[in-house]
Amino acid sequence: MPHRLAASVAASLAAAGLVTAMAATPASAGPDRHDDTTLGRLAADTHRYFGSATDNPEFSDAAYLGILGSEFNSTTAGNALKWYATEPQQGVFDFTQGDQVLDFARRHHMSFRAHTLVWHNQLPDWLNNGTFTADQLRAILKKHITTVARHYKGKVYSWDVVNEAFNEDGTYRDTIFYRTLGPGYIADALRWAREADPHAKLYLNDYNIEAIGPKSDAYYALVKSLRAQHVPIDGVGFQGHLALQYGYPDTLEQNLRRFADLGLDVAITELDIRMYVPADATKLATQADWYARVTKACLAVRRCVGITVWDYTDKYSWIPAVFQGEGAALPYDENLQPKPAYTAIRDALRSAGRH
Ligand code: 9MR
Repeated sequence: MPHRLAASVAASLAAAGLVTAMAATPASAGPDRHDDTTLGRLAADTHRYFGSATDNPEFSDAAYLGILGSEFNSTTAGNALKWYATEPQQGVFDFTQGDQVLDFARRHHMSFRAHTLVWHNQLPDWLNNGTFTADQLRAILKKHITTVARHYKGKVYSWDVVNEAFNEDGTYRDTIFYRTLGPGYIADALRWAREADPHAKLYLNDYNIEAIGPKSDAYYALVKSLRAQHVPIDGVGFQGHLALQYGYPDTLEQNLRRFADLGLDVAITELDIRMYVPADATKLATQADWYARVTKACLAVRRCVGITVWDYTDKYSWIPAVFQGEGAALPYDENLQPKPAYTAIRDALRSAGRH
């Protein structure tokens, strides 16, 4: 990060009385000085990964790909493995987009988090608009999971088997799968995924479960009961779509730890920290502090295997299209320049790697 920017951020931090993580890194001792290390390398020193989601349209951007392939040691396809992409017509499978991302990952020695087999969004029309009996839908689900997970067998680190299964109050989300098959679709999905790819780590994944509360409690109860029934479940993914205006999830570390204590892996799977735009130095400093805190929370929990940002640059963030007036959520800006958040993550990883 340019030192001029670091200095101005530090100055505005001091002015705002917000002397936080940044203060530990005086600009004059900035990490870029003799340093060609990367987030991926630093994370690997702690036996973790630091990853970024990516998406196929971004593959025409060489500068973007250069950073993706060098800075991160894990990736997730943001859309390529969703049902609409992999089975656009019933029984007709298409792995072109997923394979493109996976090939990139393999060429750059990055691990690959596969996302996602069962989700209520981005389903193909034939599935959304069809009318199926429970037996028919169960057969459709089994075929989808089996075919997709088999195609990637042995090549992916993990699968987000079921994504976003719960409402905010901890009740099951009313999806085509829940409505038609009941809550047992989750255990079935996990079993079929294990059969198809015995080595992939199998995850449930959701947003707004970073803090302890009704929704994360629902996951806690579910994974406990799945374990008791010997249903294959290896981890829980905490997406981490945070927003400055909602406050930092203070119980994150404690929450990660309680899941880890059940014998599960945990991961931060889709981290971004949005703000009202335009960004300014104060907001960017707070964002940097939050990125550092999330990183430290993961590092403090042995079973927290890694962190993935939901793409690494504001150039390709999903936020502005969905949350009007919000953005600037990622560690690199729209010009692919590292922001204070980047340095803060690096410092957090580095301080853990030393011990
Ligand atoms: O990043 C994805 C974006 O390109 C899609 O338009 C969007 C559609 O819902 O999905 C985004 O990724 C989502 C992820 O698959 C699940 N968690 C929430 C993510 C942001 O919406």
